[in-house]
Amino acid sequence: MIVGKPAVASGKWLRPDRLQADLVTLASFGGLANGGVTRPAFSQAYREAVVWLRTQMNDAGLTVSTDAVGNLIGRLGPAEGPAVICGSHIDSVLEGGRYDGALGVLAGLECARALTANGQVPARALEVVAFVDEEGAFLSLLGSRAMTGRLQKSDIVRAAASDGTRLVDVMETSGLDSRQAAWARRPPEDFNCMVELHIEQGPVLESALLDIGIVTSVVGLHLSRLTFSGQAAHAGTTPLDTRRDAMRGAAEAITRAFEALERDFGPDVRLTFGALNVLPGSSNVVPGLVVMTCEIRAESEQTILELARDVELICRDVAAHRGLGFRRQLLSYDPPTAMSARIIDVLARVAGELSFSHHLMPSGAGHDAQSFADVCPTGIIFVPSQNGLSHNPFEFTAPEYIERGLRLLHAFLCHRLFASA
Ligand code: HGY
Ligand code: MN
Ligand code: MN
Repeated sequence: MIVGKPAVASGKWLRPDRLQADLVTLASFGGLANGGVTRPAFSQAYREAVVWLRTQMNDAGLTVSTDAVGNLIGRLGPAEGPAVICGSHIDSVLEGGRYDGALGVLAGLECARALTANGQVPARALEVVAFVDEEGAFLSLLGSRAMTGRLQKSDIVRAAASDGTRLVDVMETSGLDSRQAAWARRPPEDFNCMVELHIEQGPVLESALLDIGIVTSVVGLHLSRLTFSGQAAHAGTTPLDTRRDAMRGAAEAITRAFEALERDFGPDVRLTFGALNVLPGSSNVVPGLVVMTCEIRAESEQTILELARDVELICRDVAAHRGLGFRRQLLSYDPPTAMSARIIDVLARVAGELSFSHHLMPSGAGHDAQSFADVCPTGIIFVPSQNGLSHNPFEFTAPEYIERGLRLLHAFLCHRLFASA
């Protein structure tokens, strides 16, 4: 094995066609008839995808391991010492797309294949990582939070899916002991830097006709569960003025929350009531209980906390005049996270050297990279999303853009793996 300066920085050993083939194969796990995927963390489809990916990593000559929380790690190069972490996630949202997360993991794998194609072993280790449950079927950014020590034992014990399935139980089904999850934490000196290639999931790059986005910061994300409790009653015999209708309260609160958003906050602030359960859920019963998620995202922490407060005040006012109970539970809060200026500079320089059009931009989506930002230099590379669509089966990024993202990732990795940086 030859160790030292790369003969591969040119990327001539990269095979974008092999990456495309991998994306197609991975999309078959939890694949939908319309080309999308449903592959939540710890599901059967997810577990099958992990088995397949483990084999691909092995075949690529990586040393493969699974950590205490279920992250799949493929390491190339020295067994000891800080590693360049290159990863993302292969879990998906329900009825999601085939590129979200998958691109970052499979592009990292393809870079590893290219690096070893002619016997080059980097002076510094590379780790290709598929972080578990980035999408938060149980706990958002579970795997990357665990690896960087941003997870409490109580978070894992408390975590559950929207149908009530507990994280500790599905971890056990996957052969993981949730009581050991804290062992997934690694010290900052394990990491030289972290880089994630990801689809933009928005319209900015496509509308600006740009090849690459280099992320400056990831928006903050405040996620809470809001519960309105009233009284289930007969839909036919119960007069409107005697009802304690939890659904009517939730509907009024949602409407007023969006009115406040549009009146008092800027166009870049996001408010989403994405999941809503109406109980008991029969057409002839006045809803006695509504449980819904409330997600707020913005670039400024103050904005997030102000909107969260305003939404809570609206809910409490609605509950008071409709005779309902109201409860808000904070599920998670990730502050706005800046990416490393040094990594941004290198990515911009290398993108320029490759003649890829690019610009610096914030990320409206959360990513595993944000878990690393305060433990090592961290960066995110975006490639365009067609029609800005994501978290949708028709998510698509054209092969030429995927190839440019792959080549930029590879050139950046060569810079870090063989240089003294
Ligand atoms: O929701 C997000 O921003 C990410 O896709 N998990
Ligand atoms: Mn996603
Ligand atoms: Mn993602």
